[in-house]
Amino acid sequence: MIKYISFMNKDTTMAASSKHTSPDAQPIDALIVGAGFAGMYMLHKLRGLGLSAAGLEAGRGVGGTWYWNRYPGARVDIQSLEYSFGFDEDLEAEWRWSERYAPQPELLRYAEHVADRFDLKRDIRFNTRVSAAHWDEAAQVWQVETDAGAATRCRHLILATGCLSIPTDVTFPGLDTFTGEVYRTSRWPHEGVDFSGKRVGIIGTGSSAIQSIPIIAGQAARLTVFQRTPNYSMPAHNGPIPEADFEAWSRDPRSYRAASKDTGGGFQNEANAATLATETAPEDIKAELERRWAWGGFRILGAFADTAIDPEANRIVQDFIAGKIRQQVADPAVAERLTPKDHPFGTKRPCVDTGYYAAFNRPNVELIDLRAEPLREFNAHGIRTEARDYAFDAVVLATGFDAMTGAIDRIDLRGVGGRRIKDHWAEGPRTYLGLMVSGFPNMFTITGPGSPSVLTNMINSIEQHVEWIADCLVSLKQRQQTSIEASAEAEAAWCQHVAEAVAPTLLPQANSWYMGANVPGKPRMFMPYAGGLNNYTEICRQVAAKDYEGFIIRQGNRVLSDSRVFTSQPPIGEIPEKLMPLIVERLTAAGLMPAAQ
Ligand code: NA7
Repeated sequence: MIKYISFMNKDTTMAASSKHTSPDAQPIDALIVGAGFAGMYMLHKLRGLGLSAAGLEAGRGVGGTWYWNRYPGARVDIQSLEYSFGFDEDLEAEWRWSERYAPQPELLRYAEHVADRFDLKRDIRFNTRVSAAHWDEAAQVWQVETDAGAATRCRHLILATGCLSIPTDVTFPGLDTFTGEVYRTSRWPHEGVDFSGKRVGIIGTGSSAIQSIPIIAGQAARLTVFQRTPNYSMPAHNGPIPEADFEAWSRDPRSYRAASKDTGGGFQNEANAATLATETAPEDIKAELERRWAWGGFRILGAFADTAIDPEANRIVQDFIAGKIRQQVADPAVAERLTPKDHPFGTKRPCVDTGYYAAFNRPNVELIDLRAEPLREFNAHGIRTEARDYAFDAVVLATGFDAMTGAIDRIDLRGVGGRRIKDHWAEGPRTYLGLMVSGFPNMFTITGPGSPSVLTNMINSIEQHVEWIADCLVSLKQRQQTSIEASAEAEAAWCQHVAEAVAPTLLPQANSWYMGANVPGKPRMFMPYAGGLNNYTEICRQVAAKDYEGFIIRQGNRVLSDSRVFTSQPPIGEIPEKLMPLIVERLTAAGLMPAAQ
């Protein structure tokens, strides 16, 4: 017999929850899966609106990404002043970040602080992974089950499960015969790891590896880095937040945050929408790129309007970064191996580092190119490649995530008529606005596939989603509407718009996790919405203002509103004339624009 979860905690605000112990009980308004930043704000927001809400979280604490990714050197790659909540002025005023890019322990402390400040934990059930959620059409509720065999029912199911929360299943032949220690960056032991005096191997050179390599190199007797594909990395120039910057920000954080949200990436980047690298004099290009490199982080991404579209313009930035790698790495052969060649700059999420390239100048660090000597297997002592045996005391797997869909499609999610999400997404994730899925009424995704999410400052995307979902639930409740569902037609139109947003760019050219390319068998489809957070926010606003255009709204079995269209349009900014032929060519090649006669 299934045990029904009671969310009855001390002083619970959930009026319905105390009765919520049997299938006959009143379901809560919303069940939120995940207690990272998205889940925490969603819970706080719904409570404040008088809705009954509760959370389930697989970890033992709040923080999501910052709870799990405790590897050495883990830190945020967007400046902390922007990568923090803006929804509460008191919260904002009482928290002072220690560094431009906060490290993981500080981010986790912040998450804990938010949870305590708003007394969130009393309505979150920790150590609880959702295993299944089935839509009960007759009752218009979700029946949710956990891996502990417990169940609960809710009117709305909100998946705040994170974009990078499930590690890929990467394994290697013989890994279980290795007698040393094995760590995954995304499942790092809470007590930390001391690599002093140890021979350590690390597989992967994505962001997690790039952040941890300099720290591990400083501890270990030897560090061997196994690289399959080099990535672009820019210096963080991390340190205390300059007093002048902090003062400028604290004079008017509202305007600062509003300006951040009104950008494509959800953070301030001095994005240049007009100047083309291909029409700029070489000395001016160099000066601009140097200035942005000196500033650090992602600022270089915004240098020119054509970098993301025109291969020639992209090559200019690639060459600049290759020069920077050569400047930092003493051995030219190692610098060459560390230089990306297989993908344009920015088509995989670039990394932001502190001392990554310099780590390869240390006598105890070695770089192995797995394209030249493929990894054959693990054995008891370490790793055997096609060329050599390497003995290790410990190996770190920094091999990435089943991004964007991994956490969702691992849940046995079934919508109308028992349709499984896995089947609905067999050819890639399909959503309307990255918020809802047709055939899955009352199920929302926060920063889901089809939303700007991982292409943006996640916190600003989270705030936008949470506030949109909250408004939607309030509107339903006020009108006594029991369900909302994306129409198949609007979903198809949105998918087409997501494809149109990315097709003109170079983004689909990389084998990135944005494309699902890092997981064998995963359908290739560019998953995030590349049209920009500002445009996306405006689209979502229009959709709601048009009485939830594209959605079917019901009261019980009665259809109250049945909208099958998606007519909202992003405000189209100026596109430099020179880029138009390339854009038209790519849209035509992708079948998104009829060929000219
Ligand atoms: P990433 O960026 O997906 O990096 C994973 C790395 O692991 C990457 O270098 C992969 O090489 C490598 N990898 C994966 N599987 C293998 C196998 N089988 N053999 C060798 N190397 C392998 O994950 P991260 O955790 O570093 O970062 C994820 C995001 O978190 C990041 O973008 C930031 O937004 C924060 P490949 O490129 O596939 O050749």
